[in-house]
Amino acid sequence: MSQMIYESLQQAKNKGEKKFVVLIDPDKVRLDNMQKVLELAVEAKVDYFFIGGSLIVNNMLDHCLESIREQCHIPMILFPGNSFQLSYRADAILFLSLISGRNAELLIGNHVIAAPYLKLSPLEVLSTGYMLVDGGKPTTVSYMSNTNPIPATKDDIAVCTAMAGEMLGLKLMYMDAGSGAKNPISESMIESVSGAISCPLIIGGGIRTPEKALANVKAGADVIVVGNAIEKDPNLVLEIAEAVHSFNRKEASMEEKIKV
Ligand code: 1GP
Repeated sequence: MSQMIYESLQQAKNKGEKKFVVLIDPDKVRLDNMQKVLELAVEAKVDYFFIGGSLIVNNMLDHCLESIREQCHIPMILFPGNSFQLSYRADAILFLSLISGRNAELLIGNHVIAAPYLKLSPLEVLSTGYMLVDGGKPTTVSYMSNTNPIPATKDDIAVCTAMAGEMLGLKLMYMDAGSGAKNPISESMIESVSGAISCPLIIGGGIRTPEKALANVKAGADVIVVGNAIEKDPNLVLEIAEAVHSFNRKEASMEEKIKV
């Protein structure tokens, strides 16, 4: 089974290089908007697409993956809201265990059902500890998963949860305030969690500005995910990608200076 995406994320983390992901919800994206987002994503050198939503009701997943692939080569990673959201057309899948919750089906049950399909599939399977953090309003994920998110100010719970997830062998950690969150995850929580684990840390939920994205990477996020804000204003792809990638240029020039 390929490990390409995981290895590139881990290598980027080791080098202090940050990645930017655009989340596309196949149900919500308008076709004219998607075209624009794809063009801008290529121009902005977006690192990956996450494809998924909490509820997919229109069966647009395959169509969405096909049209992205026709237009660009940015890797497509499934971000499934449930075990029906699977497709061989993607490059990889976040195999999410909802470790902030205590719902056995989402910790291991659905995974047992999906495992034989994934074993036969060409998809790279990225085992991911998924941690919901309270974003200031109820989210579809917390309702559908019947779990409570980690309280926004309880950095210590987030740290212990992420450490446990990593000790259990999960390869990526994804802290999510939920799509359209009122309050994105605090830099203090990102910093605490990032200091406690060595696997790549993905942060998403309610990030709407390049300033916030940059503050998150400075706090220790390795991957920034933005969905909602880009659905509303596709031009943000360029601005947020620039903010995230600008951090990499600064790091590279610092390294050069140290070498000299
Ligand atoms: C949600 O982390 C993602 O699962 C992205 O959130 O849509 O609020 O950017 P937004």
